Amino acid sequence: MLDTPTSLATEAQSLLPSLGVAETAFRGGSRQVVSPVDGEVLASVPTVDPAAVGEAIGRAHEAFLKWREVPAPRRGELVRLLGEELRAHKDALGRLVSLEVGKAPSEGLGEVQEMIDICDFAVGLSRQLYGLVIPSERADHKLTEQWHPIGVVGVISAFNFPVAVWSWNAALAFVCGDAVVWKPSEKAPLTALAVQAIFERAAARFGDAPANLSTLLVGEREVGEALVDDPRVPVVSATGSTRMGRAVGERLARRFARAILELGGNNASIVTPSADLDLTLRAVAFGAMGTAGQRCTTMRRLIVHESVYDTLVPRLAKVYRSISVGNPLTSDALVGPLIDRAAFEAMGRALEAAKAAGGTVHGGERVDVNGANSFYVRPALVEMPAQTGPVVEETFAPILYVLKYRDLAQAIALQNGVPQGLSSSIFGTDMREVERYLSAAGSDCGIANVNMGTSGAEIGGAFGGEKETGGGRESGSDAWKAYMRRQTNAINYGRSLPLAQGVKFDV
Ligand code: UN1
Repeated sequence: MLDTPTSLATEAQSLLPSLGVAETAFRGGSRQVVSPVDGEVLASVPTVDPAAVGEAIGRAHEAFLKWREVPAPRRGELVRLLGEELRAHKDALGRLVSLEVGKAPSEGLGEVQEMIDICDFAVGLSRQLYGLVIPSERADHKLTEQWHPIGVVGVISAFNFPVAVWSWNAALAFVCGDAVVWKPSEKAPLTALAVQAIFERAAARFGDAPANLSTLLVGEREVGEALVDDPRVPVVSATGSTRMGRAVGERLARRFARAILELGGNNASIVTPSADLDLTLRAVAFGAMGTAGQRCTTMRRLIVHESVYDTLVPRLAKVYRSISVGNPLTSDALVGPLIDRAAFEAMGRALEAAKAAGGTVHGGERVDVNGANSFYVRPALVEMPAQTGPVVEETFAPILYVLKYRDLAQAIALQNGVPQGLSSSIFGTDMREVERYLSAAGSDCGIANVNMGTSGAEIGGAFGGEKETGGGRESGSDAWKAYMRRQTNAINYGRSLPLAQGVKFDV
């Protein structure tokens, strides 16, 4: 319990009930939730005992057994209501995102908008879970492919998109006929509690949704492990570091469960000689410094052609010097806080390593906004002589490494020459260069953009990346297929029994 609640705590504790969260869920618990905005405790949430996870999954599985028989368009109705509830509570939930993880207001609201968008997408999808009819090689035979609900989907999410990531998975899973069990980031349980309450309101309006269709497990790492190891969870979608994803992926592989992994990014943009430099400058600013560099899709490397380097990079350094860093709740600062001390220290270590590797660092110093327990930094622009040291790693902080290149093949090789493969982009108006970049011999990432940064993807496309990013795809396009089980049916409507491949077996 808080003796003297800060103003942020007071606000959070009045927002939570207004979103439908019971006081027992955020008072008197063992885990303190700290706002990165000022380092104060917002609330104390009770956590789930890992031993109770199995029971919760059992209840979710019961819900799945009922839900899978509800027609998909009717399942879509639940997600439509979820989208309505999110619209009605967008301001409050967006604000809570800002309080809990320090996002600027428009980014907190933008995250809730992503939730609304994926709900709309999923509603339409609920009438389009199409299978196939495939020509059979046998007379009087039909070959079909159907998509069926798969079971309980586990969702493990990170602090930086504390609510949207759940929705990309859950909105699809619900229309696909699955139940969802969610383990949110330990750093962001309050927004998760709010989302669960919003879901429950949608379910109540829906009327006859099975109980426990959506389960929230606020807990520590062991809770996530219990979820990953449970044989009644056929799919786990996990977002976070490559280290976490490797552990999750290995455990899932051991029991042949499906992994949807969205892990580290080390996203690069290439600035070609034909780039519109004014547009490039704005795109780099948002891509590299937005969300204080804490998106999976944050631009972390800028590969600039030598002919435009001396024009672009000094202008960029000027923007880095002047960008507003401050309290996102009380000012219109574009760069808010890092999530915690560990993030700040990791940034410091990366900058030291960059200097040791010959880098020239602009910015990167700590900015005192709200005292010793919050961690604000001036974003860092680091000119590097080569792609070495920290440049090939993901540091979850606003550091942009700048490299110079001479020809496009070299730029693409640099871009692809890291272990991660989430997002990428090219700036240029020469269609030969741009199309080359988008071709099979170009970017090796899950996302490749043109004349924009690496972040800020729309929900309509499949979201995810290759290599150490984990290979998973969430959100739009046909990502829904990962939340269903494919069933191939061969049907004989004749009176004889021809075998496939002409095999004879007459008894
Ligand atoms: C993430 O950082 O985990 O593309 C996801 C973007 C957002 C999602 C980021 N739509 O930047």
